[in-house]
Amino acid sequence: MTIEPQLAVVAEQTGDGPPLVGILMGSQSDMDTMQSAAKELSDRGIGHEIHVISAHRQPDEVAEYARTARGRGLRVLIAGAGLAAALPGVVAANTDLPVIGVPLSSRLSAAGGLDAILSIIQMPPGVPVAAVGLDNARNAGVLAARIIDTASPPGGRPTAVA
Ligand code: AIR
Repeated sequence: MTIEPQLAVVAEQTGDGPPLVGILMGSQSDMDTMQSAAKELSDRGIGHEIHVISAHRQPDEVAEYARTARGRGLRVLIAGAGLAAALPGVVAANTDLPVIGVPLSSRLSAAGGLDAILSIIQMPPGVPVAAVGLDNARNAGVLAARIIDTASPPGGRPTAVA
């Protein structure tokens, strides 16, 4: 049985087959920046889904999403957040899929986004988050595509695992 997390949904799928990449962000206010990741995936024909979900405001839903992600066929998760940006780390704590964190600047950021950068990269040993630069969601999309292509059999992209 497939468990579909009940989220404040901003879902989008493109490409052939089920989504391989989950794009998460902590607030609707992050959407403009995070769309760059989705565009990179769309340009490559890689199916993805987008959800707005906060590690602090919806902690249970974040954990459920991450725990069910692999079983729903996702291969890579991208998580963007600003301020005390716990989302990528909490996602990584609940899945063994690769997680790419996108530190985001925000109106309330300390030191121009350094708060989010440190929150995302300073993960404890054994719980990795791969991070891209501040507001550089495009690179997260490119990196996700490369991870998926690395796992591809010669001559083709993998399909989602049911
Ligand atoms: N945020 C939301 N929940 C936890 C965190 N760290 C982040 C969002 C956004 C910032 O807080 O990722 O970058 C401001 O969110 P909002 O909703 O107040 O605009």
